Amino acid sequence: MKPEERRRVGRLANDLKQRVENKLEEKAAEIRGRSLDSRAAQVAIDVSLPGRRAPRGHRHPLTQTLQDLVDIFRGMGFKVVEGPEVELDYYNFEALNIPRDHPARDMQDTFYVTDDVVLRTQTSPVQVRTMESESPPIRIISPGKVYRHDADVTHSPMFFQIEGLMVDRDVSFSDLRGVLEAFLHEFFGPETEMRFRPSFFPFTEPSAEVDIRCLICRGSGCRVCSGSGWLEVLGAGMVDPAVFRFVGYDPEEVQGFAFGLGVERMAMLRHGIDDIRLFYENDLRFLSQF
Ligand code: 2NL
Repeated sequence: MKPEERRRVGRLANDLKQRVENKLEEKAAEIRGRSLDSRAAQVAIDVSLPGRRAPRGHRHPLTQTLQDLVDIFRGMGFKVVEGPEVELDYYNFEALNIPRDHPARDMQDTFYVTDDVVLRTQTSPVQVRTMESESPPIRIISPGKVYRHDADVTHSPMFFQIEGLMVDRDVSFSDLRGVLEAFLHEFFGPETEMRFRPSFFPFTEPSAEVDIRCLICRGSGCRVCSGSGWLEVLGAGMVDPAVFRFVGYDPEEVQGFAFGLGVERMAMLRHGIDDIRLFYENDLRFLSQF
């Protein structure tokens, strides 16, 4: 083009370019607006819908069982006492009439911290401490964690136990039987049949293991009760005079009964659970069933 022609056409071309860009921007803004509107329509909030509830948890099945057990004994007048989980050998063994050479002292069963300090293997040391600092009448239960070197489907290295102790003048074996029967009827139901079997513990004499009729087969024999029709639920007995002498009580003046039970075992029987490890895995698919 000639120079003067080129200037005119150039201006026209610039105008045209500007108009095309303006149109494009106009259209783009319209499209942006339109998609915002339709997104807004999609996520429209219906303020009349009920709110989404915050998920609510509940107590662990073991805690539920522990509290139910404790409540039953509290209802019978037993006071709850607690004590250390790291315990002197003296309170865990010696004062309970379990001497140095007793098989229960074996490293295979007991976690030793030092020669004289153990992780308690039962909660009886709490009761020994209570007898040391208080005089009869005594009616206590000691719930808490205990530790034994043992692990399979029915044993955990840490588990919960409740022990009970009653000491007074004229406490007899029939008092023990009455208290345990009242307890078992309240926990497992008033139709629950029970029986005492002679047994041995170093800290009670006489000693017994307490069974209830199998909850699964009602006595005809099944896998859970190993065909016997009975389930062991408690160990118990009359406090051995040697234990009273260790705490400074006169066995000629007072008598007492004591018992111990495993909380996991009670929870497993109650809910028909066959693997103790389920309690400690914190799997919500298991826990939320209780
Ligand atoms: C079990 C059941 C038991 C006791 C615990 C006890 C406590 C004191 C004195 C005498 Cl201070 N006894 N506790 C008695 C009988 C049984 O536990 O199966 N234990 C291995």
